[in-house]
Amino acid sequence: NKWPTPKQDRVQVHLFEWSWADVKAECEWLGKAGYTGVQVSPVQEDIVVKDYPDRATRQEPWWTRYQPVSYQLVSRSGNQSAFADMVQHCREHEVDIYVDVVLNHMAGGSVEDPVQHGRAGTAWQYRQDYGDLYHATDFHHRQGTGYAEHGNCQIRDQDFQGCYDCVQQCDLGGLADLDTSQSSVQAKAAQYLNMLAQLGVAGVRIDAAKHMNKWDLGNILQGVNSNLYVYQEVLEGCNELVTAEEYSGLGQVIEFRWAQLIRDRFTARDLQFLGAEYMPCGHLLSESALVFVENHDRQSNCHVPDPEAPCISLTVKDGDIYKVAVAFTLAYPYGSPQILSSYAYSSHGQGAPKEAVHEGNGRISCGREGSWYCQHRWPEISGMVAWRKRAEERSISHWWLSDTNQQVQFSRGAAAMFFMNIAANTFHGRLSDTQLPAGAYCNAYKAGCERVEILDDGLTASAVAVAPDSVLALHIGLMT
Ligand code: LM2
Repeated sequence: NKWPTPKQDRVQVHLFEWSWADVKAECEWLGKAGYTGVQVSPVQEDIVVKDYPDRATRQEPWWTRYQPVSYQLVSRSGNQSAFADMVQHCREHEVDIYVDVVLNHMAGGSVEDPVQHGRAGTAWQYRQDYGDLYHATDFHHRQGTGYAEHGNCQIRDQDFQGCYDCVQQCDLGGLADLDTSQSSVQAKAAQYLNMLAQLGVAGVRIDAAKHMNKWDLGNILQGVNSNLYVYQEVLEGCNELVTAEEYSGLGQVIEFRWAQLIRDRFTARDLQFLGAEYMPCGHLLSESALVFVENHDRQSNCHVPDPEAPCISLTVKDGDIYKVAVAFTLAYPYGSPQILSSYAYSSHGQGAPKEAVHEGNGRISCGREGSWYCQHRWPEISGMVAWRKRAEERSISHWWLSDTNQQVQFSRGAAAMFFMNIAANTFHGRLSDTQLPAGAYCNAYKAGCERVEILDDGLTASAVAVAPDSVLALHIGLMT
């Protein structure tokens, strides 16, 4: 199999905007906690933005990284040698590095723009020249809305349901759309992927995959001569012409409908219809899906109300219910989960904290005002990563939904049991059918040991108390 599919027990974390040095310092802990991969922000040379509102405390807008100028590895996160060093170090701790690759387009602007310089100093002019990598003929030039300003049509909202080719050949918000049907363009993209693979990168997120024709993308991937794990961003809405399924032959696909289901059920505080089969407008097969509760784009829409892109995910700002939703995603055997580890935004493009504060061991110091959240370190999340590892490939058994629809319990065979309470009151009661071997367990969702005893018949020895928006998660790897 050229495109290996991760096993069910693998969990990756997106260390959004982290520097290579900081990712490197985190890998030993990540490996021990059971994380198997890290997605890093785009690694290639990007645009430089000089004028932005919060220069004193913040870096440039995070989204500069989605505007490639060349495929040199020079970014805010560090240079090529720091990158290679991180990849090697993380591999030693059994943590794979996945790169977010932007192949659909190059840096954006309008036809009047002068020559500018990228982060590594590469001269570029919108749609004309990007160093010696791409030139005018490498881009789409299709008539339509926005042609005069951009030299290409711009994707309009109605195209998603009305014009398949427009979605793939027009520009995504002024970003110069590469004509990936050309074999010379495909070869350059493949060369970039091969260079990453040679540095030890184990997988790639294909940014804006929906906006590249799947046959073109297939040709690019055919040119890759190692086993990269591929997952593609295909943001499928209901009734769209370009579908997530189309891309599943090329690798995994990010399943946005999972995030939508989670948000819908948890904000309604109703745990009926909670499962892959209830996802809106269909769903990918489990082995084809990458699932998340929150991602970097959704975080920005949700933290900062945007009338054009309404919030359709739960986010870290939702507090305890978000933690329960992430825990459930980790407990449920569908797709490959990705955890977002981020910082608070108060405007769409807000950059990462300028100066990361470090602990004595060199790792980022989390949770300070205006700093990194480090969701991946939270006991509610890292404890569930360990839980998922113990559940391995086992399927769900003994699903139980309470009469109020606000508690769900299930097991993954005789290895792991999950119970969540999203009612306004603490749940008190004995749990039956835990399926676990008799013994004393600690709640994997909590730091320290909240002790729960299981009897021979799988019943809890006494009543358990599970607080509102909380979880009781037991597994055979965490017994006292
Ligand atoms: C993605 N997936 O398909 C990324 O997940 C998403 O984060 C990217 O958008 C998008 N595709 C393009 O790669 C972000 C950000 C945009 C930003 C772009 C490019 O959400 O706001 O657009 O990156 O940096 C920015 C400006 C926008 C402007 C555009 C071109 O915000 O107003 O459009 O640059 O100059 C005229």
